[in-house]
Amino acid sequence: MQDLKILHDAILNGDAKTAKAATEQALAAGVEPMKLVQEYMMPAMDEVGRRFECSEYFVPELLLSARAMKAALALIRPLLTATGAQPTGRVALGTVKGDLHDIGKNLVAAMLEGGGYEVIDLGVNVTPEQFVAAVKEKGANIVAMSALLTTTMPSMKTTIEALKQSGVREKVKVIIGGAPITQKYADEIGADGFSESAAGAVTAAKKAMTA
Ligand code: B1M
Repeated sequence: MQDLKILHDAILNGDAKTAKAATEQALAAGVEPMKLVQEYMMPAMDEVGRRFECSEYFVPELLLSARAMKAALALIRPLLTATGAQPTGRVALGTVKGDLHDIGKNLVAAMLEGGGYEVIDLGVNVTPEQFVAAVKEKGANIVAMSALLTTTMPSMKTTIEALKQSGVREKVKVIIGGAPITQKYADEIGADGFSESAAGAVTAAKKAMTA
């Protein structure tokens, strides 16, 4: 089997074609999809972030790496979401207002779907009003928010306040996550659950629903 470092390096170098081919080969050879994500793809994105922080990479490189990551994830996502079970809850999921990062959010969507939840993916830059509308009009019973920027974290608090103001806070559980988010922050803003990882979002949703 090929050296899986090829996948890591393809994402790091923003080479979507090689990232896709390496993922296809690894899956065909029977490598666990989550192993690819956790051991090769996410570390590559972390290194991209590190390089960005020390000005070795700039926004164009971030975009190319994100494109390569998405090309590989597109092959993996259907494998994570395959389930024949009845949905156990309806989740309105989005990256909060002002924030355009969606790779982690898309992984969370796949894991929740794989965990038996119906996911209404509201996309990125989702306003508090859009989350409220998803609860009122689409009957979501979980609101799941992702934020990657310290500057957009406060939108999670604003969204919880908007849910209260529109009288639907009691109807839904709120779970949050994303690189800068902590359990302490979740407690501070009154969220019902927090997870550091996409897989953990399923546990957080289950715990919040049964609390
Ligand atoms: Co941006 N970016 N970015 N970026 N970017 C970060 C987040 C940053 C940490 C890089 C750095 O400086 N080291 C930094 C934030 C600093 C801060 O706020 N503290 C940063 C910055 C500064 C910016 C801009 C401001 C840059 C600029 O323009 N000057 C700008 C902001 C744009 C905006 O959003 N308004 C910007 C733009 C971008 C791109 C668009 C170019 C691109 C995103 C493309 C896309 O998503 N479609 C991008 C990227 C790729 C990154 C890094 C390199 C990688 C993010 C990623 O996809 N990681 C990132 C550095 C890093 O994270 N190491 C960085 C992989 C992904 C699988 O992980 O999203 O963390 P993550 O998700 C994880 C967990 O966090 C968790 O599960 C996932 C899997 O386990 N999780 C949840 C996420 N959501 C969850 C929700 C849950 C539960 C778990 O429950 C609901």
